[in-house]
Formats: sequence, C-alpha cells, structure tokens
Amino acid sequence: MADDASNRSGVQLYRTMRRIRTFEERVGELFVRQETAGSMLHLSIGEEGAAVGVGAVLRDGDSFTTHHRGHGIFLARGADPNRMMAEIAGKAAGYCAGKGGSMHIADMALGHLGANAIVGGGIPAVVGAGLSYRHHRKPNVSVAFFGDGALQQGILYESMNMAALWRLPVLFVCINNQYGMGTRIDHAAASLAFDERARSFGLLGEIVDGSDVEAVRQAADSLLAAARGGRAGFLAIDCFRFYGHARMDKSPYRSAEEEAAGRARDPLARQHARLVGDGVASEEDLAAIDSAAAAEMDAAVDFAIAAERPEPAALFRDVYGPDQPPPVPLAERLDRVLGARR
Ligand SMILES: Cc1ncc(C[n+]2csc(CCOP(=O)(O)OP(=O)(O)O)c2C)c(N)n1
Ligand SMILES: [Mg+2]
Repeated sequence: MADDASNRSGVQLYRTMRRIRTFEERVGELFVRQETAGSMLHLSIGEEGAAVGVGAVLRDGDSFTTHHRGHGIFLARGADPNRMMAEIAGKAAGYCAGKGGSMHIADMALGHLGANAIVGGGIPAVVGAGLSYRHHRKPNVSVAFFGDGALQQGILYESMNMAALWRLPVLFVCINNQYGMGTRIDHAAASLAFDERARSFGLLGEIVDGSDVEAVRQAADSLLAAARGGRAGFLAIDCFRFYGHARMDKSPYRSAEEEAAGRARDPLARQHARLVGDGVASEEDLAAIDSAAAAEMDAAVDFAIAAERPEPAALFRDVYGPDQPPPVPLAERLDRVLGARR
C-alpha cells in the first residue's frame, strides 16, 4: 500500500489513524474479555500521527523495527488486523503463529524486522539493515521507532554514530509521548533539544508536532529522502500518551489538568477539523470512514477469538535455527529422567 499518492492524501491519513485507534480500542476489549495471550498491552492511543505520518512515506521494500508500543506502526505499514489481533490473542493464525504476542510481532514480508520489549533493543537492527542496503546498492531505508525512554540508552548513540559515520540509509524516529512509564521526560533528560543531540552526531535532526499528521508526513518525507541518499536522520515526534503505560496503569502520577491538555492534542480531531474546514471531506464522509473502521476491527476481534490455538507440537517451530537440533520436549525428557523412578 505504501507509496502511491492516494496513500498520502489527507483523507487516507485520517482513515489509517482511525483504523489504528479503533484497532487498539478493540485490543482493550480483547483484554477485558480475557482473550489476550499475555497481560502486558501498551496502547498508542494519542500517538497515531507519528505512526501514520512516517508510515505513509515509507515505501515497499523499506524496513523498520518498533518498540513495545508498536501496533499502530505496523498497521500503518499495511498489517492485516485479523492476523495482528490473532497474534495478540496467541493464536496460530497470528503473524508469528501466536508466539510473539503484542510486544514481539514481526513480519519480513512487510519489512517489520521486529517489535522489541527491551527499551532501545530494536534500534541497532536498522543500522545492520541500512548497511546491507548500502552494500547491495538497494534504494531502501530502515527506520527505528522507539520511545523517549530510549533517549537515555547508550545503544541509541552507538547506532546514531555508526549510521552517520558509514552514511547509512537510516532514520531514527523517537515517539516522544512525554513519559517513560511514570517518569516525565523533563525528569529524565536535562536537555529536551533532542534534534541538537542528533546534529552533534552528524545526523539531520528535527522535532515535529505529532498532533499534526501532515507535518509529521512532511518532516519524515524530507528526512527519508536524505536518508536514501546516505544522510541518516533523527526525528523526534512530540505527542501525548492518552492512557497509562500499560493496561493496569491509571496514571496516578499525572494531574487531571495535564491529562486534559494532553488529550486535547488529538491527531484525529485535528485532521478531522482540517479536512472538514478545508472542504476536502464532509462530516458524513468521515463518519462513514469511522463506521467502516469499527466494522473492520469488530471482525478482527471475532476472527481472533474464533481462531485456533497453536498445536503443542508447534512450540519449538521457528524458534531455533535450521542447523540446531530441536530441544527434546519437556514431557519426553522428564519421562526419560524420571522413568526409572515412576
Ligand atoms: C532496557 C530496559 N529497561 C527497562 C525496561 C522496563 N520498561 C518497559 S517500558 C519502559 C518505559 C519506556 O518508555 P518509552 O521508551 O518512552 O516508551 P513508551 O512506553 O512511552 O512508549 C520501561 C522502563 C525495559 N523494558 N528495558
Ligand atoms: Mg514514552
């Protein structure tokens, strides 16, 4: 879906953001219905402008990694909501046959090199991907998406240095939602001029308002063009995590005023107002997009709940390398070890 003009149009940006938000609302419902495979779910509601603004200007064949809050990014790159929801439910029809879950989805066909739950953990992989593109003279870029928590991780700076030094087609995208768990960014970083940090490494560096999806798209477009030419870049997208860190977090560390101000920075509401105000779409047009997204994501929940669980025999499939002997299943090993005593 990636690089045609219609994918970049304002209405399409709105549609993708709505699909992401509705998907995540349904993930919340899946959790309440006790149908998710794990208890850790990180929703990116409020951050859709980041995922969609960058996702819309990536091309087929480009690659990316995400942090633990990556549902929206993968959807923006064309993920099938049925397979995603099934993965979150731990079902065999999921992207990783139910083994990855919410925080470890990957799909090489769509360029998703992997979500990673270790803060900063997905960043160095894009340097490797960028090196491979340069080596094989491919026109692609690789993008690392990570949270503001990774700004205080050394691996980011090792990766930024290498990408700049070797002139790799790489973009570092920090989704700054103001919080790393319960710690606000200004309690974690002495300077918030993250673009300057990047420039001091020899990268192009920018900060953009994540509540404005069109501004994110524009900033990402020019940084990606530079990255394809060997000038690596860094983009900090300023936004707000509407809800708690994970499902059980009610954000007791934030005041009601702060939450209200943050939620007023809603990328969907802003794009909605822009499209209607500019006469590009009517209220009815956008309501029709909203209902189509609701129907699509309701169907994804039904699909995930009805899907089959993986066979026990699939436990070790796709986990070990082809030249590694598969581990002996536990029951069999126990039988062997304890057999004599049974
Ligand atoms: C190296 C490491 N340290 C600590 C954690 C625990 N942890 C999980 S998420 C998180 C906060 C991450 O914040 P941020 O990077 O801003 O992403 P966000 O959750 O806001 O999207 C922390 C500290 C971890 N997963 N990995
Ligand atoms: Mg954060």
